[in-house]
Amino acid sequence: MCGIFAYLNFNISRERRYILEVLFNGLRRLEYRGYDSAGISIDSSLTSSNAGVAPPSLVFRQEGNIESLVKSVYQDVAATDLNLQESFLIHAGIAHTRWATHGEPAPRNSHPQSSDAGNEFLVVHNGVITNYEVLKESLVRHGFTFESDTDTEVIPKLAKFVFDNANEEGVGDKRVTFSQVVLEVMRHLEGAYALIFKSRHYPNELIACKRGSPLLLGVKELTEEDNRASFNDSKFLSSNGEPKELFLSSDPSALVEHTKKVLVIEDGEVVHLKDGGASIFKFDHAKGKGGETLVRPASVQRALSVLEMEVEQINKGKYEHYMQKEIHEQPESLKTTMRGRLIRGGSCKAKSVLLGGIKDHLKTIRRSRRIVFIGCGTSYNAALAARPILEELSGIPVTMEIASDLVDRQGPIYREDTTVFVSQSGETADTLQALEYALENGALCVGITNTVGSAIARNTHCGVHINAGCEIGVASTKAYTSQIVVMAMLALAIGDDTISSQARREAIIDGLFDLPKKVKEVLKLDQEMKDLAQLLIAEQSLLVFGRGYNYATALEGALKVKEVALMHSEGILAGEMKHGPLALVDETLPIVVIATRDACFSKQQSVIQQLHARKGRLIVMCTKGDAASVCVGGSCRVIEVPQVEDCLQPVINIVPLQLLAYHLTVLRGYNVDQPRNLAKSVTTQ
Ligand code: UD2
Ligand code: GLU
Ligand code: MG
Repeated sequence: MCGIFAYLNFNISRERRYILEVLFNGLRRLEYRGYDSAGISIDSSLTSSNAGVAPPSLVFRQEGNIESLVKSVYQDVAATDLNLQESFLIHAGIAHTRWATHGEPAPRNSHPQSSDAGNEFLVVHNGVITNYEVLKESLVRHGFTFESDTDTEVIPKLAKFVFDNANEEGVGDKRVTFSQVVLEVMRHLEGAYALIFKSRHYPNELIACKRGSPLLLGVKELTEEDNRASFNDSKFLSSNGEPKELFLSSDPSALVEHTKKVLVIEDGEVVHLKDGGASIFKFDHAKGKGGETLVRPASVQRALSVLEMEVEQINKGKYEHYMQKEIHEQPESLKTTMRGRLIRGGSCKAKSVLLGGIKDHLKTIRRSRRIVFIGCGTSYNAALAARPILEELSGIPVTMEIASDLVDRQGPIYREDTTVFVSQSGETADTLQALEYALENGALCVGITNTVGSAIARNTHCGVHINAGCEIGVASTKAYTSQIVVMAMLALAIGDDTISSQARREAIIDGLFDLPKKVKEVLKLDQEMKDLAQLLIAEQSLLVFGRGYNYATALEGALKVKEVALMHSEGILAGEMKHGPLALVDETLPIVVIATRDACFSKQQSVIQQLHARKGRLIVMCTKGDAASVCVGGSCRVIEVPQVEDCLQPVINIVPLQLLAYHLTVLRGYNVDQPRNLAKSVTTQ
């Protein structure tokens, strides 16, 4: 997900303009992670403070990129006569760039999210709070009102609730500390998050904590002597009164320009920045449970490490490239895609799927005369992979359209049609144009996209977000598999009223539950695919034959090889082999044949035989244990993959081909994440 950043200057005078610029620059460094809106919070004028109470924090939020936030902040500053020269000896500012998961990109949904009109508690958040609905319900019962559609808003409100309660009860004779409040809030949160809290009640303090999403602390000492001290010295974290600057960031790229001394915050740690020092507490779920009073946390000792790795390297974790990281992330991204959408059923309830975005439109979809899938490139291939199961479970004819071709032909689209627009970014220009055309023709328009608030999400009548997380590599990998899974779920939802296919649907749902585990298993082929790439490194061309559910796999595998490894590659419908492509076969051209177990298996066996008879250089992808029955005379190379429910097999089968394309690219010395001539989201025609 996207970026959070904070800047705290201690015992060093900084003007408001300087503080703003540090925050903006932090956001600019994080912007490449994908954004749709941004926001910051700084302190208002010291002079406006009443005795003993800190002045309210200022919050600026804007939709769009960082520059639109910057512009609007300076406009507001000018309009309110906020003094940019005002100096702060100590000040804590926070900032956020958002990749929306809950609620469209809009100023009210941007972060910081706030506890109340007086901004008593402010929070920036990366990730998703999965239990926000129940938290929201109970906060509403306690009189809180909500302004945003985000999952995040429950966090500052919960902090205020905890704070108010603790003060009413009076925790001993001492005031509750900021870290106590946050530890209590954390106890209620489920999901993944990195958070930074800022509060009027704790001026010039910040709290950072995380579970799942990354977060780092950077420390910059401003005295010579301290800078020479050993980096491992934990005294960097102590409050010694020396001037320093503290930074928090979800990503090291925003820290390196300031300091190389960082602390990688671990899951469950709460970092309290106060008086120029950082105390670290460990969140313990068991503690405080059921108890009335708040836990008094014990601090832990942690030393700083030096940021020596290249920034990009750290973002990619243990991976060399984003494409590689995203391929290996698929067990996780698929889980997120399915989270909350599969219903396990029980003794009297059937297994089913729940797609909140289309449930109110299912009746209309079931009544439509035709379903038309519309997309480009990988998204088109994903729709093609889902087409057979959609036809089977819905009984409605499903046709495929490449977006630009539909527009070129002005092909017939009717009021009785359901058109489904598939796009990772939700901004693909060709697909958008086709959407406009379908809207004009009165069809029901359904979107399948990874990007909340994108043009496709906004302009379709309904749809499903694939929730695969931000994809950075230009070659789509995890979005492809998540798209297939969403469209399989769409087929299940549409077919949900048919008794005769219930057993089939339940088998598919079981298969979906099992899928992340199977993807993990197929990822173990990594080394084998690297070895295969080594063999193919100097080839001119690679053919990929598939049929049935895996015709799409052939197209998508070939597309990956083409777009990143810059090698000619073609996906071919195996049924068409005799009608032309067979002429290409000789002992030099490598050919991948997908022959996993499904209704087309025996046909693929005969394809293999015919290719073998022409001395084709075969690489056969088959179900585990089938090597002997697919590989005639043991003369071909075999890729054995785990078996899943037939209609989900494309999700498994594409993985070795993604790995092959990746390794081929690296071995051939090309740029993996930014292939020649291509852009991540094609927003021009
Ligand atoms: C929504 C929330 C999700 C969670 C869940 C709880 C959002 C974005 N999603 O997920 O975070 O709270 O409810 O039940 O807040 N849509 C389009 N076109 C598209 C894609 C989506 O119109 O291309 C619409 C869709 O019809 C729905 C909304 O956007 O009204 C959200 O879609 P979703 O798939 O995120 O919905 P859901 O229920 O899975
Ligand atoms: N779930 C939060 C939201 O949609 C945070 C998203 C992010 O990580 O940027 O507002
Ligand atoms: Mg919409």
